[in-house]
Amino acid sequence: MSNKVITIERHIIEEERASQGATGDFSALLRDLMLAVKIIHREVIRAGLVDILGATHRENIQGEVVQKLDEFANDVIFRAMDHGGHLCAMASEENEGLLAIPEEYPKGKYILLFDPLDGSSNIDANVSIGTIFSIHRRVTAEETDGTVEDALQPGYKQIAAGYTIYGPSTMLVYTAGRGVYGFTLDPSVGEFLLSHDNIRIPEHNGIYSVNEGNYMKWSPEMRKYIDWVKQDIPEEQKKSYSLRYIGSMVADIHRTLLYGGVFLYPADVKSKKGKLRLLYEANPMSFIVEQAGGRATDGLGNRLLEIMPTELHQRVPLVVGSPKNVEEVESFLQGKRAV
Ligand code: AHM
Ligand code: MG
Repeated sequence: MSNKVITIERHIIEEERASQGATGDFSALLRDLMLAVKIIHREVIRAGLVDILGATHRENIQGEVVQKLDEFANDVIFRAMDHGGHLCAMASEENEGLLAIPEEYPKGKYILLFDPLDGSSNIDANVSIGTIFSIHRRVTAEETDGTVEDALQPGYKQIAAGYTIYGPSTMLVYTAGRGVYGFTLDPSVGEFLLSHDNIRIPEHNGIYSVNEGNYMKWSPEMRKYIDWVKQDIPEEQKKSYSLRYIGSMVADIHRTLLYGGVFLYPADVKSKKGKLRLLYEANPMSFIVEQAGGRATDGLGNRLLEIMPTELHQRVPLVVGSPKNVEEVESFLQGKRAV
């Protein structure tokens, strides 16, 4: 590790310089996004203090209308990104349709897809939550309004993706297709500083992460995998598996990226296509995990990044993590082995 202090801005500019034909447009877009996540960070860390949680449109003690934190985050990102001239449209997990760039602003060459606050059921408990983003180059004519076609692109076409995790410290993890980099926010100077250079996921680790409350709703194959990891010492393994489950995907996958293991959100009899969203959750996290040397599939050998989306809020089953763990899960889900 060098002793250089590398801000995220410097990192992005240097990366952009290294790529041919870069105009600076992309780094300016990311700069706007950094401002939005810093504002969200500021509100998240004050969440318990300013009573902004709970019912929407409640009045706080100053008589101001207060917003739920996930709606606040959604508005902040939209307002930080609507006027820069870099985007042709946006789409958010919080909104049903595409978000148009207001008429008065120029339309750019990118589209932004985001989940403003993932893991929102954890907000009231002061447990880690995060913001996830995905950027595609538009496929429709330049300078016009973006359309749903710009949003419905397979994940392998993303030009950048990232997430911020609001935890004991706030971190931003990011890829533009040339490795994965982690930056930690130094709140005293308000800058994200490079703290995790070129993150590589371990090949394997004995950690699985899943909402096991859904066990009875899973397929017999999925149940067999879980039965297998719960054996005293699973066959071929040196030690028992541990379960870690936060219930914020962004935090569960972040831990998986750093420590190894597997995160699963399979389909079940109730959620036949799984719970998590392809465009706002699965694609950006899969791009990051693959860039770090991991795998992200639907458990049946299909790479999530190759799915051709057909609707904005499409859901998908997820098996994401260390390559060897994903392989283990797949061998059960594909019916190739039993306990
Ligand atoms: P959200 O976007 O409404 O927060 O929902 C997504 C979250 C994920 O962060 C997490 O993995 C999952 O829902 C938790 O689901 P469950 O309650 O079934 O464990
Ligand atoms: Mg979410």
